[in-house]
Amino acid sequence: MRDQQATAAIYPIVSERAGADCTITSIKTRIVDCPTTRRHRLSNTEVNVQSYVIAEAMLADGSIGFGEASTLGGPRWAEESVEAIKANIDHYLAPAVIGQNALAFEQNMLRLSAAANRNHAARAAIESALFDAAGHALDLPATAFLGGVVRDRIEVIWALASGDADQEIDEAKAKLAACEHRRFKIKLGFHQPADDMIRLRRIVDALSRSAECIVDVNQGWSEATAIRFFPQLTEMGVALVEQPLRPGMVEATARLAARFPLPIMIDEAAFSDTDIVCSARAAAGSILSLKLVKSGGLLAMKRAAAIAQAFGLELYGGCLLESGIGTAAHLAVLSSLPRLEWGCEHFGPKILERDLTRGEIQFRDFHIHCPVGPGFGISVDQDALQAMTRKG
Ligand code: MUC
Ligand code: MG
Repeated sequence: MRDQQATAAIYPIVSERAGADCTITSIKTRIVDCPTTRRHRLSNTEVNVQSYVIAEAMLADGSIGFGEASTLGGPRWAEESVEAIKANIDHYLAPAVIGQNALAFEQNMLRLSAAANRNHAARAAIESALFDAAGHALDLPATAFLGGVVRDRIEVIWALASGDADQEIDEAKAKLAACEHRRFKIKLGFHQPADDMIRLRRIVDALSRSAECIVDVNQGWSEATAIRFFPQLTEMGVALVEQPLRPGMVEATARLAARFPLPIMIDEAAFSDTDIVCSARAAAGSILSLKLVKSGGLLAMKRAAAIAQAFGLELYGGCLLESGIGTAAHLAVLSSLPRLEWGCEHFGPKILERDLTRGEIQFRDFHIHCPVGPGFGISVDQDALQAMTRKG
């Protein structure tokens, strides 16, 4: 208890010196439904609208910060739905940190962990809002709380996921011509594997060698199917295959990793630190996709990266089609990682018909450019936020 009292005493001093009272006075939430520019298919779901919970934290000095919990197809990619996220933040998670100092990041996360088990997307949304608000209060970038930046831009992948090869080829060529993307992630698993191979080969041939392609099966294959089709992926020059099997199939995934030269990226199979250790020790993949929805917070995502690297895994900045708000939170962490071998896929702001931020996140020279400024360096488009807030 003495430690906590001592710890708690630090923050008001810091705040006073900075002239900013960082006491958390409120956390408001809203559900937002953002139409996408086209259908986006995965093996287990399909979206034409992206739904988020936007958390807005206010501190005693009036500073405001925003965080985002993203979902994909409701409680389909992960177990949290926006309806559940909003309810759990409003009734359990926000009350656990109201009145605390926003700068006590680790202590606040302990309070959130005590208030609710897992609920990673919800907790990450709250912690993101507190990082953003504290940054505004102290006139610091959120990366200052994460060790500072190592990179100001990250090579960014675009996902081809309409399932229509003609449309996907046109889309990819437009991204290449605009110098926005030259690496593409092709979603597999919603067609029969043999049909997926025909579609993939058309895309790869059309892009010739001007682009690098990876594939994401989203758990859609069995080990036997993977054994049958991995050689074709390799022959087509696919650079990696993401989550080919279901999360529990660690041994089967390890057998594939040992049998084929094609690198396997771990996504849905690794949410917790223990999951990362389990997959890494089984050699069930050599790359980890990092996401706030899996780690449950910005500091937790940095820890996940360190654990993965301790086992020799390479790192990739994954997404859940976040708006600019959630993208900026991810970029704060990704820009601070010592290594990020595979870049990222934070294309979310560009697949929405209307983003929730005012364009500070730039896409050019095949990179996403990290926003600069206090907090996450973005400003929320209040008109867009209001227009797409779910009523009732
Ligand atoms: C996933 O499984 O990677 C990220 C990009 C995309 O198209 O789907 C998401 C989730
Ligand atoms: Mg994935």
